[in-house]
Amino acid sequence: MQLDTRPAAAPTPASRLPRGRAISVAVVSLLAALAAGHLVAGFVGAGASPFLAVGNWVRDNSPHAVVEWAKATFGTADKTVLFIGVAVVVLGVTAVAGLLSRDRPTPGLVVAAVLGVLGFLAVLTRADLGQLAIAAPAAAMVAGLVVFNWLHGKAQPAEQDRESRRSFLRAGAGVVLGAGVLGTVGQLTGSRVDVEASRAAVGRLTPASPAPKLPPRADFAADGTARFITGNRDFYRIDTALTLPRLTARDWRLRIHGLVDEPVEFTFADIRGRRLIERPVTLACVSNEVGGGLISTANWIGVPLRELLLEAGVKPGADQLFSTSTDGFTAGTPVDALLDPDRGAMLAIGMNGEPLPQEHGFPARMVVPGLYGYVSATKWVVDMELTTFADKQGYWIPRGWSARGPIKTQSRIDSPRDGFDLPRGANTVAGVAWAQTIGVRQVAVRVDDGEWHRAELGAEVGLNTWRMWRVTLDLEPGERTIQVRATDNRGHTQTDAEAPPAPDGATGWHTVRVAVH
Ligand SMILES: Nc1nc2c(c(=O)[nH]1)N[C@H]1C(S)=C(S)[C@@H](COP(=O)(O)O)O[C@H]1N2
Ligand SMILES: [Mo]
Repeated sequence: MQLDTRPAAAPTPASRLPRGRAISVAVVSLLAALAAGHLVAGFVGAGASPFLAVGNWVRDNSPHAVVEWAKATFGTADKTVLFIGVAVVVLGVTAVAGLLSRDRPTPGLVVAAVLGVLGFLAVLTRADLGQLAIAAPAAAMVAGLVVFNWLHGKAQPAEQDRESRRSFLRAGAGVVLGAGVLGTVGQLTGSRVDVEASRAAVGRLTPASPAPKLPPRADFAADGTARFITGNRDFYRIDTALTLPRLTARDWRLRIHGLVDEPVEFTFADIRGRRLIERPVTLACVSNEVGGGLISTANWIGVPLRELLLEAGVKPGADQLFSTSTDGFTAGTPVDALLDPDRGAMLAIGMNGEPLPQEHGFPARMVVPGLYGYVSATKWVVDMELTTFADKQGYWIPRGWSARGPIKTQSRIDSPRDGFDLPRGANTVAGVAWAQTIGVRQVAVRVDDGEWHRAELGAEVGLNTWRMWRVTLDLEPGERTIQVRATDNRGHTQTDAEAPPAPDGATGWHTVRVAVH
């Protein structure tokens, strides 16, 4: 028997979409879908915007190795790279969907539906979005399917090809324009929460108990060290936020609950109305490499967290304070550290005299001396649950970082920089050392494995801040290696064993190589 291998209704070549047109149909439909989703997200929560939601999902669910590789390779530009990566993949899938749909729209509709479902999942799996939020991916999916189907019809090459071409171009341009308008409206609606106006309304914060005045010689900036107090603009920034959370002081609430006698809730006015203290604290990121810049110092203004916790009444057995940011980031902090009156853990609302900048957690964040930020420094904090380490894990713990994160005693050479040329003879080497809550006792510097020279220490401002140091060394011509190590007040000297940041902070001696002429 002869089989007729031709498809029953073989499309005539004339009804087949040219490649470029097929891809345009798909890409324009994608734009329409994203814009519709963005518009609705403007009303139901900015994080529900499909592209952002998918970006967030990729960030939270990427394998540990990929996340660490991205951080190491792109540093704080990792978010931009993530966005570009997601965009390239989505565009690629869309183009392929277009090419598969040259004969009929069905394959493209299937791909659009699958992308839509991904949008749903990305939104549904976010703890920080309400149920209404699924309206955003729903709108995106409907817009994508409808526009694709419609444009696909318009794209059919008819007898009068010029006519059809013009009508298709008009339709496509109309959709692109409409998408632009919808997207812009969504953007404006989503950003109607005016954070800067709220910060301005809060105004200057004047603590009842101000920070100590900086003593002379707190830093050796003239010798090249960092300034003792880091300006708000220069303060290092680390967080998972792809877009900054927008909270106003008026809308903000902090709930403390879980293993407590009585759950409590605070407004910004409640916190501001309490006796405010101001304390210098050096924050450090666990991801900081030896010699790195992810460490800064500010005068933080706020209230002791201990007071708030005592008001709620911490039940015995609660060993972890599980804090949650408005964007879903979480951190687990040992309750001991927070209840210790000497530690000075704060709920901070101010930074160097101003309300917290938006990127540093406005309206309120945690600051806990002596613990790396990932286990203690929750920005945009809205919820604190008293629980146990056995019961819950903060954001970074299942991603390969240690549940406990005490800051390791460390030191850094700020001047000279690696690779510098220096004149022979006397040269001042200067930098910082830190051992938060313990204090720095001694810093020593050596050249080429020679003897250790004790450095002059800057004035001690407090145990919770870094301490500057400097030493003048006689350098002989040639390639020289300069190393530093600190000893803290417990007598612990930094180990020279090099360890990477994961899982609980880098170790090793900061080393710079210079050429002496
Ligand atoms: N909401 C939120 N808070 C967060 C983070 C985050 O990703 N989201 N990152 C933490 C980490 S890892 C660090 S090191 C500090 C950094 O605080 P900074 O950006 O103000 O310097 O914030 C902590 N608080
Ligand atoms: Mo961090």
